[in-house]
Amino acid sequence: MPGADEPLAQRLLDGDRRALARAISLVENDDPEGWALVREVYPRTGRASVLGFTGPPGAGKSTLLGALTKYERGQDRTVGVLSIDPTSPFTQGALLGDRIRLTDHFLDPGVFIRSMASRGALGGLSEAALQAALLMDAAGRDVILLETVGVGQAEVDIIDHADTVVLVLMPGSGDSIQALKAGVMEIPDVIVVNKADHPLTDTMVREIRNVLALGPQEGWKVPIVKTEAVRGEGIDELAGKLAEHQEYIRAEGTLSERRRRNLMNEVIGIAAYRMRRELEASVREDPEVQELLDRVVARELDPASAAATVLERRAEELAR
Ligand SMILES: Nc1nc2c(ncn2[C@@H]2O[C@H](COP(=O)(O)OP(=O)(O)OP(=O)(O)O)[C@@H](O)[C@H]2O)c(=O)[nH]1
Ligand SMILES: [Mg+2]
Repeated sequence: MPGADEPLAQRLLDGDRRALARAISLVENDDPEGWALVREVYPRTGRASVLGFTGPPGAGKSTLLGALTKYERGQDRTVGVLSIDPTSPFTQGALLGDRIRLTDHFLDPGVFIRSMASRGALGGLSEAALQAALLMDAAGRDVILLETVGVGQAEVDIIDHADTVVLVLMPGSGDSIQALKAGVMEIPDVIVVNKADHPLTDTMVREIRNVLALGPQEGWKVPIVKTEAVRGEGIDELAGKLAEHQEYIRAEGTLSERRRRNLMNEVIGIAAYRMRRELEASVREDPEVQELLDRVVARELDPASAAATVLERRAEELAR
């Protein structure tokens, strides 16, 4: 194989798909080599457009990603797809084709598809997902599409890595509208009502419009796009709105602001995740912390005071 003995980082930067797959596995397995690789190629990232798709199960996110991938390929742009499934115990394999519905693109070297699942710790998954997106970016993918089921906070964290956030709904996704209304779900940049072949589509669009009318009216006006992903209907319009949003955030300076905020969240996220792991280890291994816990259980010491003591002990340890 040509270039096979070149360093992994170089092959990755050259866009070698096998190197990209290997690199993502390293970060997914929390292998130090993976982190070292990201460190090395990080200065070469920031070029890709990162689009995040979230929404309830079965809304058609994967089908939509398949249709958009086809569109982007038609524009001669390379695509990386990262499907993040916090609920599935599987990572890759048989399930992948079904979940991602991109089987048409498996043989196209311009399309790289990867699925990631939780290994228990969601903080870890979000972390690994960003690293994977960075690796795709470094490997020269023009467009990175992230898919995640939008049901809770952890998934929202993952979507935070995107420059443009798309909420995919289908007629009947009433819960999501309630979540938007209640402010549980942040207002996305673009809303898609997929399965527009459904008779209740226009009712759904009206309901969304009513919810959006309650929010801020200045700045970017959130478009609602009707699509029928299985037939590729509405994809051109969606691609147009995505491009408009990218253009808008670039022109307004919000792109760099947004990336700054997202990266800051990421730094804090990684640090917090590691700190938590260290604290958990110290709770397991330190007999004095165990004793503290016993006192909490015996109602002699309240949890907040115990936590303060744990942190103090940790600070002392670090000072030594
Ligand atoms: N009628 C109709 N069905 C659609 C449309 N788009 C997708 N579907 C179907 O809806 C089902 C779910 O589609 P997916 O793309 O897997 O949905 P998803 O949001 O990725 O689902 P999860 O990843 O499981 O959350 C599939 O059977 C699709 O064929 C559409 O425009 N119209
Ligand atoms: Mg899917």
